[in-house]
Amino acid sequence: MEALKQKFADKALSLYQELRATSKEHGGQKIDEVTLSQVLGGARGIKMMLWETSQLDPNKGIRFRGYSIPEIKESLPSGPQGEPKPEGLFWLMLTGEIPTAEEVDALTKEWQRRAEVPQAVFTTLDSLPADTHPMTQFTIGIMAMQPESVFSRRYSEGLPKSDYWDAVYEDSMNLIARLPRVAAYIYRRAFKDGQHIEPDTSLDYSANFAHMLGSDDEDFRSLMRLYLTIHADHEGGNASAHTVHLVGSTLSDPYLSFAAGMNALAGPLHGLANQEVIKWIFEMIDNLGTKTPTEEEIADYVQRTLDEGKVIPGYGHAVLREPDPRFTAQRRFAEQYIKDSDLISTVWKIFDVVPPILQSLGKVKNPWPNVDAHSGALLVHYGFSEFSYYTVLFGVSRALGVLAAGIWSRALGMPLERPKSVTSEWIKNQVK
Ligand code: HAX
Repeated sequence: MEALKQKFADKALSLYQELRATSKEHGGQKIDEVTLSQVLGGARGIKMMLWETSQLDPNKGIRFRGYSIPEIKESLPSGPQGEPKPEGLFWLMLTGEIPTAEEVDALTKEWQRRAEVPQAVFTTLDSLPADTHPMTQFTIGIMAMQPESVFSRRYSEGLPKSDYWDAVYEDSMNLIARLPRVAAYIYRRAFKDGQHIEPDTSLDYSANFAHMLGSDDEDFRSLMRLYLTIHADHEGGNASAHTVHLVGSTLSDPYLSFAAGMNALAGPLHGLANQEVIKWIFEMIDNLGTKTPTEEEIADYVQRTLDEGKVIPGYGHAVLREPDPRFTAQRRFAEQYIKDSDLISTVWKIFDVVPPILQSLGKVKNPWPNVDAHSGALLVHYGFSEFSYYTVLFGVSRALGVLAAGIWSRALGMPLERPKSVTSEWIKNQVK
């Protein structure tokens, strides 16, 4: 058994037993209360799911197994310029341990070994109109790989419950290994006349993905390492992660559950916001007739957007109450690697202008930027200006977190998820 799988198996079995004992002894203990406004308000804050791989603190941001983003950057094995490799984050999420550089290299090789995409996937993608939204192509590409599902085959052969995690591990590893090829294929067919680039197996996961997209620039490889690391997981309650969790709980295989999650990521209030942000910034630049708008001009445009009844994309969050550390990490990257970009200066000016305006509305709970406020400007800087593709990059990264969490869910024997709904009639009777 490969080292990562063995390490996971050892940890999972003991946690499974520990949690069963905890549930038996303390199962009746109350850990939360639910208010009517939570029921009517998108279930914000209700604690109802086990999610091992990361936890979100409203003020401090995401912690992957207890490590903040700066700590992750410090401790995970990195590429030549010091940006963390997402392979290391996956290892950490699955085992709770920081891997060595050798362990990360072995994982890179393992993913390369599994990376061959069946021809039928490319044939399926080629049958779609090239202008089909890249997120739709991405979901279809994932679904086209589903016939390869190890879990689905072994389940139909009578897989015992104690082995579910093993088959889900196999599917998740194969899926993660193949996603960059599928995603790059979509990019090249949609925007580069179908001139595809073969993988380069001498490269790590991120650099190879960058290569297949069309860039061998060292700085862009570093951006991809950072990007694929910081977008990977944001605890379990966000729409894409929760969807993968919910669908996986029915014992749909990882292809089916991950594709479902990607359909959630494709919404403008969630992952599609990265496309919406850069679109909004370019519309503003066009509208104002300058690439270097002043703070006053930006404030004016923000007000116009709000007056039209629209949200300011890239700002606000359902859980966070401070600037998103994923925004800050991207800002630090830009400060280090990029000199003199009008677009990036504009992103930073927007950061100065938007929060007080949103605060003044008196209803926005978090006026600060989220992860999506910065990512597009970085991508444009390196020549990737096809906005509609951005959410696919997010999706490739998100696979690492939600699939690691899915392996945990099956190893811990998590049951079918089935919360209770109520009718308005029931609510009216309840509050009488
Ligand atoms: N611009 C304008 N109004 C905003 C706003 C923003 N950026 N953020 C919140 N509001 C408004 C809400 O629309 C809501 O108004 P109504 O009561 O009139 O409906 C009010 O403020 C209260 O909302 P909230 O409680 O602060 O925020 P929610 O938890 O309901 O929603 C959202 C969180 C992220 C959906 C929201 O902040 C938003 O729409 N932001 C813009 C879109 C965006 O950037 N999404 C990406 C989020 C991060 C992510 O998932 N990335 O993938």
